[in-house]
Amino acid sequence: MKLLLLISTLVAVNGYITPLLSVRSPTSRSPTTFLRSTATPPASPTRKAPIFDEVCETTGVTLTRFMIEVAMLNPELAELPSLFSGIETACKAISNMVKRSQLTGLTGLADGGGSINVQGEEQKQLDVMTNDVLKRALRFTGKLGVLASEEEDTPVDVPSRKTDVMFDETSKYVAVFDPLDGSSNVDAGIPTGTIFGIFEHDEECVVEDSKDMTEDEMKCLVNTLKPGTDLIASGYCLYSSSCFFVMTIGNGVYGFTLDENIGEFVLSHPNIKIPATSKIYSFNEANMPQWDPPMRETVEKWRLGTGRSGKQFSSRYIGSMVGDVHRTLLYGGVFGYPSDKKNKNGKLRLLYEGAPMSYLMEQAGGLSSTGKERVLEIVPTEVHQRVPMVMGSKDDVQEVIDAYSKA
Ligand code: FBP
Repeated sequence: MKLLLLISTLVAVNGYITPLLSVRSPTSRSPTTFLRSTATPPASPTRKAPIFDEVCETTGVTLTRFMIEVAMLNPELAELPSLFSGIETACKAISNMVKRSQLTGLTGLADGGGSINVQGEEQKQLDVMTNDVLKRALRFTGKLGVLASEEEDTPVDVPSRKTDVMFDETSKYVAVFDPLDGSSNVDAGIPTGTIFGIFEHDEECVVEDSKDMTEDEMKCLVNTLKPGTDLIASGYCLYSSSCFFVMTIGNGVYGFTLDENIGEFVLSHPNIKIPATSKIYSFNEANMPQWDPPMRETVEKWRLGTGRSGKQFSSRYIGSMVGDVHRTLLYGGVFGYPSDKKNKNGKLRLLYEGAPMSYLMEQAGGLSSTGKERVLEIVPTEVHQRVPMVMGSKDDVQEVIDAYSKA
């Protein structure tokens, strides 16, 4: 089995590097052809991907090794491996907490109910605990300036610690995250996940005076409210039949599977590319009658097989974004939470759900749009703002975009 993994890794990785260097020039995706109302997904020619011409038979390519090699090839990312090691440790701990939650009594609502987050949602015990685990793991890396989380009312400034230990605290990054996405499903053992996005931290960011916020608070906010195009890395960890860690640093998408025998995430899905067309859609169809006509009509055509591809689509919906996006990346399809009469901006949050997942989707060759604009280009004005979203196989998402631009 390890030999098989080794060969597939070597083949896949070598296969991948060649196209990156030759194909991914911005001009190859002429915007006029695909996107009428949204800009071209960025190719980031500068980021170099590691080449593994020697892989340990026992461990395979671990996430830790992968990140060390990325940093060696991309000096500007030299501090990213330690931040990723914090995220990796937190995800392993969360995977354990979720898996054992029925046995350890970590099910149900926090404080027996009544613990409401800033979005008015009743917090689960696991929402609060996974948020703490991730916050601490990130802070201990010494690489974090600010963090924003679904479970935190406002962005949190991560003060550098006054330690006498020579500790290279640089607070170089900003982390945004949803510690346990799909937590409404967790007590039923349905897949859930952690979503994260990493931005550069700008110590010198200029802030306006604000009567009800301190300068530091304003700096935190300004450092957090960035468009997805500013992301330098994003990813998710899926807690399901296996525990998957899927990430991008702007040069394609890599999937790792947790090998519990060695406690390491091992490269199992190098260079994930989403199929350009599909026949799977993934929405909460109960909201369909309230959707915008272009969205509703396109999905109706997919149901009947009268859409652009002429294929009759099937429906798959877990109700946990990480699970639905993971399947969509691997099998193709269209996932989303469009706007509707009830939720003008849909349900999903732009900063720590929409943007990180859209970066992954575009880096895998897919598209992510509100129907009218590219999700990655939206500049957030609030930390918890919501955004309508349709993402997935590019020809199918383009069909939705064209329906909106015709409307
Ligand atoms: P949180 O659980 O992090 O609040 O995420 C929202 C979410 O559960 C997504 O994971 C999922 O895609 C969506 O809401 C499901 O919403 P609905 O139950 O309305 O279909």
